[in-house]
Amino acid sequence: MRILKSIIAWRPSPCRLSPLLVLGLLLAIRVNVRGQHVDIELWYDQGQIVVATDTAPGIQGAQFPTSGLFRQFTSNPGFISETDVGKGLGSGDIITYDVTGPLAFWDGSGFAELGVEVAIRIENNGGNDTMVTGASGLQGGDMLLARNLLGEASPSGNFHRHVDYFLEPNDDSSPVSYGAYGLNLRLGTTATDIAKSDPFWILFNYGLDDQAWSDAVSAFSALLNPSIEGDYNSNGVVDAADYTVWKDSFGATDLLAADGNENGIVDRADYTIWKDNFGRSQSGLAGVGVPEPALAIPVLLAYLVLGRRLGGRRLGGLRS
Ligand SMILES: [Ca+2]
Ligand SMILES: [Ca+2]
Repeated sequence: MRILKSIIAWRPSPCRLSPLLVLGLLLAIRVNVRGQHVDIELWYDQGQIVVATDTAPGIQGAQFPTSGLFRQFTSNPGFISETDVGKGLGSGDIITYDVTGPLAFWDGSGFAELGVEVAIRIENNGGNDTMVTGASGLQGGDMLLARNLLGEASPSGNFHRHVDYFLEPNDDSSPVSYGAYGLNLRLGTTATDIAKSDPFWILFNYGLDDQAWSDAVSAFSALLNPSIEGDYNSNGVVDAADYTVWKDSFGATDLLAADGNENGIVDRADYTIWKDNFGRSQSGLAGVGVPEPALAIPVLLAYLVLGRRLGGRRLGGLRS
């Protein structure tokens, strides 16, 4: 009883940290640990999981710090669904994710091959970690195998979970290259009548400046969306900037971004393609919504960029 009274009666002495200072320290630590809190929103719509990403359609930006205590680590983005904003999931539904293909890497100027040791390791909410490398293939989520688990919706259908992402190796003697690292995922649910989401990218910026990051987002967007004839700068719309690309490279046989008819030279025919498609955009095509080709993108990437056979099994996180 005396101890209890002494606890109740305890007051910080002037020489101890003031409550305000303690609060400030706690907030600072929280900000440090969480970084900028980012969530991918998910919900059910017309029999399918839908995800909302805020960097670009189908792309959620994220960041690995390049220095400090949390170098090459982040717990963002998380995943959220809220019934009070008209979304939410089914009561108790369990959400998993599939990694649809290898880790993609943009080195600041183009897609590039990754060293065999480079991986994003995901610490899930249950089960083994998931290892995604430049050579790993499809890794499906599975509630029963506790594989790629995000978590369970509350009885009211609310959902909010984070996993931890690590860019590895984290070792000064073999530093990981700066660039944009892309995880291609789709979400699944135990709700029996709900299909998986379309694939989307979580794109991690590791040390790129704003311009290089913007280029990376454009490049990954182009992977998600079929290219549009005449969109010579690959920004998703056939616009005046494409004319500039065509004009500046007219006659070229090496810079072929504006070679719309793919005959090996930027010529008048490519101008005609630009003119005939002027004003078209990816958003204008988005309603077509064909999931299968989108799913094939990581596979294509593996073949085109990495030039190696899929199905490697150097996967710490894939249990069979
Ligand atoms: Ca364009
Ligand atoms: Ca041409």
